[in-house]
Amino acid sequence: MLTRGMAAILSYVLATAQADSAGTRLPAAISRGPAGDGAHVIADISQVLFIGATAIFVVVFALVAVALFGPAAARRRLSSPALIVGAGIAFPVVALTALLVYALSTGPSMAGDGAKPAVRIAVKGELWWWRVRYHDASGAVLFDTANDIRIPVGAWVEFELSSDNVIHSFWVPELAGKLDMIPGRVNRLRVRAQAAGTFTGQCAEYCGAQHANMKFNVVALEPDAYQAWQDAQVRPAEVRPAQVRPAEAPPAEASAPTLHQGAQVFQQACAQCHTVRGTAARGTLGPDLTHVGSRLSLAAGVLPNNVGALAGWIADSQHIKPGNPMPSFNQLPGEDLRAVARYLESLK
Ligand code: HEC
Ligand SMILES: [Cu+2]
Repeated sequence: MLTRGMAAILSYVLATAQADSAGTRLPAAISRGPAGDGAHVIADISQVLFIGATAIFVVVFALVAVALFGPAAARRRLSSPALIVGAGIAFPVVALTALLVYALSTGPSMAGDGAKPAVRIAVKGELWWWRVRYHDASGAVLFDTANDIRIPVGAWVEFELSSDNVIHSFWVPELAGKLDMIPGRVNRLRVRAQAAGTFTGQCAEYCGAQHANMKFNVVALEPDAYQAWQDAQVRPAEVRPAQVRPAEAPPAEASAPTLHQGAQVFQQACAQCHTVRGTAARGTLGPDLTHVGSRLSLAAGVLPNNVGALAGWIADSQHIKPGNPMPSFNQLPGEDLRAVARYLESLK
C-alpha cells in the first residue's frame, strides 16, 4: 500500500513536470535538463534527496495514522522503547550520515577530478554587468570582453570569479552550481559543457537596483568554432572593406564616411570609459567594445544586439537601466547617434 502511494505521488510529479516543460513555462534549466558536469551532479543529488525524503515522509505519516486511528494492539507496539530508539534515533543518524557521505563524495567530480583546465577566464562582477578576461595557458591576457562568454564543448574551463564592489553570484544553472564573487578574494569554478548550446546566466546575489538586469550568455562551441571565435576576439578592431560594401560604388562612398564619423564621435564621447583595441580608446570603466558587434546581447542581456538597440541604448541608457554608470547621450545629434551605432555594429 505504501509503495503504491509513493508511486502515485511520483507519477503525479513526473506528469506535471512533463506537462510544464511542454508548455515551456519552466526556466530552461528545468525544462532542458542539465548540460554540464556540475549541473548533472546537482540534478542527481536532488533526485536522491527528493526520493529519499518522499519515502521517509510517507512512512512517518503512515505511522502517525496508525498511532491515531490504528487498533489498540498496533498502537501499543508503536510505543515500545525499541521502536522509539530504532526509528527515532538510529534510523535518522544512519540515513542522514549516508546522505551526507554521498553528497560530499560528489565534490571532486563536480570540480573536474583535478583535470588541468583548457581555458581560464577571469570574470568580475560589475554594477551591473560582467567584465570578462581570457587568459592563455601561461596566464598571459588574451583579450577582454563582457557579458558574452564562449567555451569549448567537452573541455574543462576554470572561471576565476571576483568583484571590486559588492557581492555578486555567478550562476549558469544548466552548466553548474552558483558561486559567489566576493570582494578581496578569487573563487574558482570549474565547468565542462557536455553539449553545444547557449546557456543563460544570471547574477544570483542581490547587488543593487539593476541586479535583475545582470544577465549573461555562455555559448558552448565545437572546438573548431571556439578557436575561430577566440582568434577573432584577440584581433584588434578594424573597419573591414566588406563593411563599407565595396561592390556598390556609391553606397561604398556614402557609408565609409559614416563609419568614419561614428569612430570620431566614439573617440570624443565614449573613449574615456570604453576600450576599442586598435584605436586610441582605452577607457576601462565600461565594457571593452572591441568586438561588441559580435555579442549576442547588449547591456548584460537586457537588449538584443542590433543597430537600432545600440542607438536606443546610447541615447537612453538611464531609462533602460536606471542608475548604471553610463549617462544617456540624448543630446547627440541624430546623425552622430546613427553613425556611432553603425560603427559599433560594424565591430564584429
Ligand atoms: C561614464 C562612462 C561611460 C561613458 C562616457 C560611456 N559609457 Fe557606454 N557603458 C558604460 C558602462 C558602465 C556600461 C555597462 C552598463 C551595463 O550594462 O550595466 C556601458 C555599456 C555600453 C554598451 C553595452 C556594451 C555591452 O557589452 O553590452 C555600449 C554599446 C556602450 N556602452 C556604448 C557607449 C557609447 C557609444 C558611448 C559614447 C556615446 C558610451 N558608451 C559612453 C560606461 C560609459
Ligand atoms: Cu550582481
